[in-house]
Amino acid sequence: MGQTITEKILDDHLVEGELTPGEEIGIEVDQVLTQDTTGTMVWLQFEALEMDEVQTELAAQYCDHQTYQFDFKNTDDHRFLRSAAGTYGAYFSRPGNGICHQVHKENFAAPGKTLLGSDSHTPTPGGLGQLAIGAGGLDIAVAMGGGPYYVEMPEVVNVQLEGELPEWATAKDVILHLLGELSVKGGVGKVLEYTGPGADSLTVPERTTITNMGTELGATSSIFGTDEKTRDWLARQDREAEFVELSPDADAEYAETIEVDLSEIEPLVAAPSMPDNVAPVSEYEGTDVEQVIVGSCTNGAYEDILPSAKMLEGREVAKSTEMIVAPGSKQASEMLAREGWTAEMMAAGVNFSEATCGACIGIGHVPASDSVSLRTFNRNFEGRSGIEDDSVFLCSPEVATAAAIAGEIVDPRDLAEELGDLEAPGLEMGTKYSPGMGQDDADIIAPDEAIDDGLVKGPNIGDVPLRDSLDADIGGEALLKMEDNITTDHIIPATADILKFRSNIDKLSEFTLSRVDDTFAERAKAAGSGVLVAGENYGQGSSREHAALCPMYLGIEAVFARSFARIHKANLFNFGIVPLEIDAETYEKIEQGDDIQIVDDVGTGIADGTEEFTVSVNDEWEFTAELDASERERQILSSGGKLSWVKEQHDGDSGAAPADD
Ligand code: MIC
Ligand code: SF4
Repeated sequence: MGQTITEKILDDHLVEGELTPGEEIGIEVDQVLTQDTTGTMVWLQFEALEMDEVQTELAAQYCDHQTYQFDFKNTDDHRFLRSAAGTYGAYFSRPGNGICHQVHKENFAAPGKTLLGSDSHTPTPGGLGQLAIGAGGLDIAVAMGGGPYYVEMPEVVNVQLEGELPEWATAKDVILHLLGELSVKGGVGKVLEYTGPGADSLTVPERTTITNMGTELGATSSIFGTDEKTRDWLARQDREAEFVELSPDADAEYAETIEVDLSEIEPLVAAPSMPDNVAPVSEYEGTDVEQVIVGSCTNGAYEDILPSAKMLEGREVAKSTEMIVAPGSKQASEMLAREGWTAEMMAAGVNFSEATCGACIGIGHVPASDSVSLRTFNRNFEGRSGIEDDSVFLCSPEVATAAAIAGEIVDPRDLAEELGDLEAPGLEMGTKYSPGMGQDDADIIAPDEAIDDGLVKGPNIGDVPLRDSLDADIGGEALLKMEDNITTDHIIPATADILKFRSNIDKLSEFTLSRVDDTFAERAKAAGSGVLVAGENYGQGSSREHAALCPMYLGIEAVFARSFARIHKANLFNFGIVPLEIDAETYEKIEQGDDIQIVDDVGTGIADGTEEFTVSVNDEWEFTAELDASERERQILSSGGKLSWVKEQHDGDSGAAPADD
């Protein structure tokens, strides 16, 4: 039987299991990436695992989320990361050099290779044929040590693209359209594989906008085949030699096919405050806009920003509106600057930011109270912009720029008609400035250029907390009952005041679930232990393992949810918290404050493969909760988490062996 692109790459990298959807497989990881807010834990765990050297073909450490370094804690983190990258043999991308996904795409992403990253948008280079997956930091640390990455074999879904995008419609609108159709849960357990003439018509920057935001669908990954457009893009990056041809076999079988006719796509927005709250721009026309931001890892390439620059040529940003450009990489900034576009945009009233995640997680450019912000980003979860009750719309650079010109939400087609001389900017490919940049980039320190002598830890860099092996009795007070689609931004917010404690779990845990209930951490500490109750898709969003690590630190023993998001569920296993599924009726019946106790001996049940556990509530009624876990995940739970499990496995070992096989 023929294979899909995903199956071909997985087959090439398979070290354990079979490519049967739903079964756990172990794959070899070629490349890893990590960033500043997840990376400190990754390297502390790498150290705790007593690893000497990175074992993957390539590892890259980026400093992108908190590059303004408001606090010495951030700068200390960056210094630690540089020292860790140098000590263990990873590339180091300096703060300000750009967002991991964009910089990795420019410098290292390669078709046919596997990439694992401690950031949920790691699938971005799927747009050039790399199979890239986001994971928790501990999984990255283990993969860097040479261990396989274990994941449930996803279903491969074919997104068959027909036709071509009309003027003013963009790749961003394609992925927003899919979000509107499928919802933020629609991709869970799936890889979306884009094929068809419509896919062929898209350039690599357009494809990577789509694969980047496949994460918002909950997908394990998203991927396109490769073609002359991929080769051309790599050539523009001076990396043509890395081109590999990739396409599905003619008789490849997909679990499902979704057809999208690109010629019917129109400019869309995701309205506050969920990426799947999608509507045509026209529905919100006339809404005043105080802030517009173009950039991020979704739309921060040169090819994303250039259309904005062209639209603004000879025009001005409305006096009522502030417009910021936050490029995805310094390379994008440099290309725009060398061609004079930065000056043109500045003259039009645009404020240029350094290449950073920044505003995407509420670090800088926090919107004014009761105001609307239009952003070309990928997430608009409530409060993520840095102010509660925010009103953030997601859209394409074209829609954002039209709003900046008009001072209100407007369909760019209507604006073009009104102005008479505003032409659809289309997409023009850029070429990086000088040959010899790439891996020799001044802002990237290669492993053989390392400048630190050992790890440099500032006072804010704490220890990696461990949990004891699993108890026979699991349960406690339901300390919090939450609704559907709780994000990791709810569990551990990423805003500037909190982000600086990512390397200090004792302090960070004080903010646990503060966005749902700011008394939670205090109550959990006082109780000493307890459980959480949630609706569907619990833990969607980011890969931050802190969203499991901090609840563990506060004594949370189990989470009872209708369903879990993929990366968060893996993180719960990794930190020894039992993720149990409950049905709708049980969810309705449980109340916050209930005393919830698993009746069975959990330690034995987990070890012997029990899938259903009887749970008692207030000693008054009972329900059944399901544990969907592989043999390996059960062992991890029994050991009290992955770090202890890996250590147990390798006790007495030489230390150089892969950690996880
Ligand atoms: C995000 O977009 O939510 C983040 C911030 O990039 C996170 C990573 C983190 O929390 O450090 C992600 O996507 O995984
Ligand atoms: Fe950074 Fe935002 Fe992209 Fe996350 S989604 S990597 S915070 S730009």
